[in-house]
Amino acid sequence: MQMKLKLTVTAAIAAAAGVALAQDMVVKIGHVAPLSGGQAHYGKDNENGVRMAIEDLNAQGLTIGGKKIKFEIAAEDDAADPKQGTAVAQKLCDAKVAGIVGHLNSGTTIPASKIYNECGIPHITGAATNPALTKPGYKTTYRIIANDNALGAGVAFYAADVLKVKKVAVIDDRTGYGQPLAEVFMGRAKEKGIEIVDQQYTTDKATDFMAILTAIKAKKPDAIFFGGMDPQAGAMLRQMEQLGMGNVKYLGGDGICTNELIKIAAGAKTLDGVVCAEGGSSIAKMPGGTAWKAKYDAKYPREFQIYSPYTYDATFVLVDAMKRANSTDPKVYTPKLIETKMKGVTAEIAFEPTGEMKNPTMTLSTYKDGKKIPLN
Ligand code: ABU
Repeated sequence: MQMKLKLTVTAAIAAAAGVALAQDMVVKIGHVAPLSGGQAHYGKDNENGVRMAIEDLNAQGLTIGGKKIKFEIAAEDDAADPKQGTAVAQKLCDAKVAGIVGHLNSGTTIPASKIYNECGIPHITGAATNPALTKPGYKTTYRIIANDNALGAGVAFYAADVLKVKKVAVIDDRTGYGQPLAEVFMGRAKEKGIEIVDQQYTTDKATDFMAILTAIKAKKPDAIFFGGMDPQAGAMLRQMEQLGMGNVKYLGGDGICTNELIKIAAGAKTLDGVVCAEGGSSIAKMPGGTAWKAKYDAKYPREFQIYSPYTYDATFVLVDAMKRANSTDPKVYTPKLIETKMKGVTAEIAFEPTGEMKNPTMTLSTYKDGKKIPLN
């Protein structure tokens, strides 16, 4: 009796300290995002979501398949680069992780999804929004937010119906995210009677947009739509201000809808003209958003960007399927993912047969007085 009590106390201390006991089985959850380069702030936020989920799951002291489980993160950096993305995907396959949360960029997630399918390990992205991701029909690919068909349309309808935009110029960064998003936006904008007065291209490394913005200014658009990420968007907002384009609205998808945009725009008044769309509800409207965000901010002050609630939920979705299968073996638990019905922090989570989120919501936001403000 005294021996049993001693063991229980030891287990409790070990769980609190986050260390594995000899009889625990360590189960690795992979996470991939850019942790270096201009998009590292998104990647850090996403990784924080997974780390927080793993801590919360380990605190539950789960037993799966008769073994006490201790989850650990296998965190990888793909630097938002498709080649590095496939290299780390193969590394995670070789390491036989139980499941993967990621990647962050559509340009890395799409080629990585083929590798995960081949090695039979499921991955859930909480950030990559190119609709093409789920087109191959891999049973190992899931997305836990709305895709760009919804986001591009949402911005186009808002521009036409609320902002009364008649003429728009479109810029995209030629990535696996920016280019298709711009195409979706243009298709829906044209249906709503908006004229595309100019189309310009950049890259996800560019910092100087003076030439393309000057060309666009001459076409006198009511708005610019940008398919790309916040490092470029923030610099464009500053340069639009320098060019006296303060009356031009600035539209985009979830890639620009971050807290970092405020920092990069560095006080440019053009920030107030931003309208961006993200897949999912605002924190205040998520079922568990407010309490979750308070906990996140206490743990990771000033690191919140956009996707971490989704990477948190994605980690729980993987483990929920493991629990229902009573196995952490991807071959055994992957078929359970499609049957997911889980109340997450972000939403009631269930999937379409394609691996897309069922009934995803969308939030439009703007910025006012240096703060991101949801419009719906
Ligand atoms: N969804 C915007 C950022 C990630 C991506 O789809 O590339």
